Amino acid sequence: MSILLAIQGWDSADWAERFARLAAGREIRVWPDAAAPDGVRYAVCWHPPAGLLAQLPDLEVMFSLGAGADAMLADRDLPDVPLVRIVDPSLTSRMTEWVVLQVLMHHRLQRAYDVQQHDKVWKGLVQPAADAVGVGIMGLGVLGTDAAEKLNILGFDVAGWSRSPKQIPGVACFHGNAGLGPFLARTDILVVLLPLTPDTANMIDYDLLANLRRTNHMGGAALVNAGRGRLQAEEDILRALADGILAGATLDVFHEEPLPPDSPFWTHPKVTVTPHVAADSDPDYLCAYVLRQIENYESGRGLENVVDRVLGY
Ligand code: NDP
Ligand code: OXD
Repeated sequence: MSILLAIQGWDSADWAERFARLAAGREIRVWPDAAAPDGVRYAVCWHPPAGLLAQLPDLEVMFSLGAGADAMLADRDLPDVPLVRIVDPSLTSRMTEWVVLQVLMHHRLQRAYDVQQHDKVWKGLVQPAADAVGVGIMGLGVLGTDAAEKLNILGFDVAGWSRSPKQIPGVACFHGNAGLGPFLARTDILVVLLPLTPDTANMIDYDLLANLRRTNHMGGAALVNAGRGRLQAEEDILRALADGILAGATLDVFHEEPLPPDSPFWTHPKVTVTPHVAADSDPDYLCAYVLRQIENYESGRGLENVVDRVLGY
């Protein structure tokens, strides 16, 4: 019984080498070169081609090599076997590093100082303390909770929004449709760590951004999105930047990735672009996580972090 790697957009040869090294004694097949369907018990995937997994008669468990499983769930023929996503401390801490970096960059007006440096201007700008700044995190799951806790330690006035109620010490928790308005109204810097589902697609639109608080030292709200590109209405972000609703944005994820060369985000003076690397983790850890789950499954201890196919995350 073998493990099939079905990976697009990342270097599958690297992953094959890694699995061969860490999964001693297991047969590793790599799509499309060595993908005979019989005998594949586990599929480890990143953006696998639609329909591929349905052709594996012996498949028992599918793994997403990312924390988000939306690309796999988009496959209409996805087999009815458990789909496990990545939850790993190394990925979580990398995401939190990135979120803290971006929140501080907006709060400490770093882009304005970059312009001043370019123009050789020596001038301090008005800078309130962190506790005067509302940071709101959409998505209080594994990643959102860790980021909220670390931003709380830095002294920000942190809030979070989720589907179901939460309690996180030091974090004002809101949930559901009723909680969204009050959450946005106290948020100067909006951090998006939601999964992409039918309920969340395109929800970061002009109307939502217009409800953020913008009476702050940044001269508008700031948007930080590391969830998924299709959570955001990209034209609306540009409009909100032009109108001054947004003073700045940091985007790690986009509708189309890689971001096309003609995207206005590349050169926008108020936008910071990173290439879907917010939680760039050590791939050996992710591989070890998958192998640990397979061992647990085979020894009857069960799988963790199985995606809820109804909720879509
Ligand atoms: P989790 O599943 O742990 O958390 C998801 C959170 O979103 C939960 O709090 C959930 O609410 C909330 N949520 C889901 N649907 C809704 C909704 N309709 N309304 C309000 N809240 C909702 O996911 P993770 O924290 O592990 O990851 C989040 C996302 O981050 C991933 O799905 C992926 O898209 C993205 N990601 C991006 C990376 C990058 O490099 N840019 C890297 C890793 C992940 P509740 O708690 O009530 O269920
Ligand atoms: C993701 C990841 O889901 O990189 O984007 O884990």
